[in-house]
Amino acid sequence: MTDADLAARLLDGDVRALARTIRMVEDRDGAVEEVIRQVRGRVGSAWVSGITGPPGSGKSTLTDQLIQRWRTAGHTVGVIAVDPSSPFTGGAILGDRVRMQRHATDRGVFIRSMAARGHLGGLASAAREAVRLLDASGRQRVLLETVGVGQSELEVMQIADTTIVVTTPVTGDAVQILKAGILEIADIFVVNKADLPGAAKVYRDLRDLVRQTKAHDAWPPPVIMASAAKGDGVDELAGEIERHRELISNNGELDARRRRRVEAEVEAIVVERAAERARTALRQGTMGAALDGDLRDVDPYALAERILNGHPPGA
Ligand SMILES: Nc1nc2c(ncn2[C@@H]2O[C@H](COP(=O)(O)OP(=O)(O)OP(=O)(O)O)[C@@H](O)[C@H]2O)c(=O)[nH]1
Ligand SMILES: [Mg+2]
Repeated sequence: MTDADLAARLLDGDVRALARTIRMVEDRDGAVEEVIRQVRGRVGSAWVSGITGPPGSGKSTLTDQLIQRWRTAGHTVGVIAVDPSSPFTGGAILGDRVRMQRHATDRGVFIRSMAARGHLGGLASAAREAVRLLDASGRQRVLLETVGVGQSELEVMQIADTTIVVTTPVTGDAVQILKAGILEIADIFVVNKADLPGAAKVYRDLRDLVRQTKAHDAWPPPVIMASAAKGDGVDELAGEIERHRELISNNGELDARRRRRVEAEVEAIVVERAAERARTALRQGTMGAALDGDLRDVDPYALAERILNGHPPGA
């Protein structure tokens, strides 16, 4: 199949073309660049939610419930679960499959897990491309699940239009969230496992924190109590996602976010390609000779400048 055929079938919503192109992203197959170029014009109508939070906080359970609400509303759905912490396909990914098993035979639901394998630092860009492919294939609601509260999750969450941060009475407290910079990215907070003791306190702390820091924002992030395992709070969550979608689609925030996202993407591509160029120049000779003499004579800054400027050795 040619790239053009693949792109055409992807735009038709063909599930096999979708699976194949997402696998190409995972395998870092350069041909996917051309496919994405061909479908670019049709990207931008999916609503992308990101869901993040500590391990075991109930992200996949919430995702499973959201899928059900969206399917009932007539939307097609795509889910990408990314695991920045594990470089190999691991247990969590199996867990996701089990958690969302009931949707396995529904062709309106496409679920994939992506591990960091071979993507050192590039998981966010792989996730971005996968989301773009889901969007091009006509998925109306896309959900990105990522575990944790570190730098790579923040990067992954930049891809989302609506970012949902999950916490629980077991794992979460409001101060921790403030420290980790999560308050800056959260559009919606979910206090999950509301059936467990301590949930009311987490809810109050979080709500107070939002009131103190976000009261005057156009969108002070709502705090929702949920018990995903029982389905409680999920209708409210789905409703807040739609409310957020309407607000930021109409007040300029969505355009601003998408612009920042393209900036970040271009920056990431530059970083990746510059690093590749440096490796090649230093290991395969052209610049390597500069390191052959007394290393005390080497000026790393000057060498880096020469590599970035593409100057030949000695020039
Ligand atoms: N008590 C209680 N348990 C829940 C609730 N929601 C999910 N769980 C349980 O919490 C465990 C973890 O749920 P997952 O949905 O896999 O959590 P996750 O955040 O996706 O986990 P990772 O992807 O591994 O980080 C499972 O045993 C769920 O059944 C809830 O509302 N209350
Ligand atoms: Mg999960």
